[in-house]
Amino acid sequence: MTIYALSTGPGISGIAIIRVSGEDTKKVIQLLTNSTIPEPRVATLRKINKINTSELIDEGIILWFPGPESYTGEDMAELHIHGSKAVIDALHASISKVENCRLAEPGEFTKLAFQNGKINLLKAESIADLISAETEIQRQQAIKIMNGKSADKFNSLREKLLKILSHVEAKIDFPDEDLPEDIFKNIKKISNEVILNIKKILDDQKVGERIREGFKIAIIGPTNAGKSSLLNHLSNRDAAIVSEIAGTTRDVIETHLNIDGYPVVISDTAGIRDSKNEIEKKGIKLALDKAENADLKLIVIDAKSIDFKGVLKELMDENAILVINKSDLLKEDLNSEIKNYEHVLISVKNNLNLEDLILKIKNKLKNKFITSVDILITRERHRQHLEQSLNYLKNFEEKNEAEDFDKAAEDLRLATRHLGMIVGKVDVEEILGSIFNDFCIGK
Ligand SMILES: Nc1nc2c(ncn2[C@@H]2O[C@H](COP(=O)(O)OP(=O)(O)O)[C@@H](O)[C@H]2O)c(=O)[nH]1
Ligand SMILES: [Mg+2]
Repeated sequence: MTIYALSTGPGISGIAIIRVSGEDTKKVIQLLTNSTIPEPRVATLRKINKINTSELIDEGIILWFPGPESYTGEDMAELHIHGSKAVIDALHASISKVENCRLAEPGEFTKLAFQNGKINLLKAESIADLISAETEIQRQQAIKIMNGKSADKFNSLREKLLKILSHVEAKIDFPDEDLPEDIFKNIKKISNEVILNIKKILDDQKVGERIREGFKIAIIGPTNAGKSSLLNHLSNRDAAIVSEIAGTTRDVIETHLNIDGYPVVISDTAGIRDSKNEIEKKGIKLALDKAENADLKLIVIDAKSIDFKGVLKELMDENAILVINKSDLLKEDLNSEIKNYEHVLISVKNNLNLEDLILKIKNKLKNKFITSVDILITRERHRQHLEQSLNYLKNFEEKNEAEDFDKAAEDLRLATRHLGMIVGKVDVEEILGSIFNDFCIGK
């Protein structure tokens, strides 16, 4: 099957690029250009016709990448054409008429690259992250992983395990052979080393995931305190409906911001109050969930009618800022009880003291993007495999007695497998290979 798709963004542009990948790529170029195939990897100007006619669609650059020296590993071509909807539609329509050609599915070119061994799973993920990076720190993280440092680390840990696995398996396969004493010591030493390495990677304060997904801020507080107004002010647009009718916001409303290069996701939530309305009750439940999972809570209350008790008070911790809004309505001093809490007094309406709040947010934020670990976990998937691997290694350590070899080998195999799954490398042949290459017991 040969696939094709527009690889540049939609909308009008000077140039648009359509990529084709698969065994019939050559045929597609020939049918479209009625001409010879360009030299590999040499930009070549060609007239591009509707298939089976001499009706010109556009004139453009064709790049021909014979496999396996291509992104997907298959025969590939790039057609650089003018970026209008009409040109793109006409070219798509023409390619679709070629036998065995179909529109690519999302991510399919990169999936092929992975399946054909051109890139590992971490690289495939980091390409997706780089494409969707909105801030500098996200770009830096994606390119770092793309460069392969994390993959190298996981591969090297995995190879260490494969090596000791081969020793353990050899003992099972050749029980009568005597293994040198220092091999046992070595097995323990290496598994311990891998355990420590994994623990260190896991102890990352979730910085990698935070960079990828954004620092989560939840705005929470009683109804009508000005939560939606604050969200709109911070995001500089009318994302949430502001109204004096209490209980207007029911769903969680999220906006993405870039604060000093850090990605931030702010959620506006339903006001906390005793409600009989089922939908509002659900909204309040969502609000409390958001608050619990947030990196930072902005607890917004109304200066004139202070309502700071119950769950709201309980949410106040080191990851929360107490925001007292509507300072413009305040005629006297704040009541003395609330004054004792560290707080920021603002008025969204009159744009008072919001700078101070933003500064406080920035201070909370910066600490959350710092880690001493240089291997960043960017997805829950990685974390789960590491945790699983760690669990099996711990089991392995407990069992590492001579007579428990069978079970120990199974733990080690599973630990290795989970490490391999992060990078997308799971291959039984490799374990076999490692046994025979590495272990000859003197023969
Ligand atoms: N006087 C005054 N009114 C405000 C201020 N901020 C918001 N409001 C008003 O308070 C009402 C409730 O605001 P809204 O943002 O919908 O509150 P929410 O229920 O917490 O989301 C609206 O009528 C807003 O215009 C403020 O700083 N001062
Ligand atoms: Mg609201």
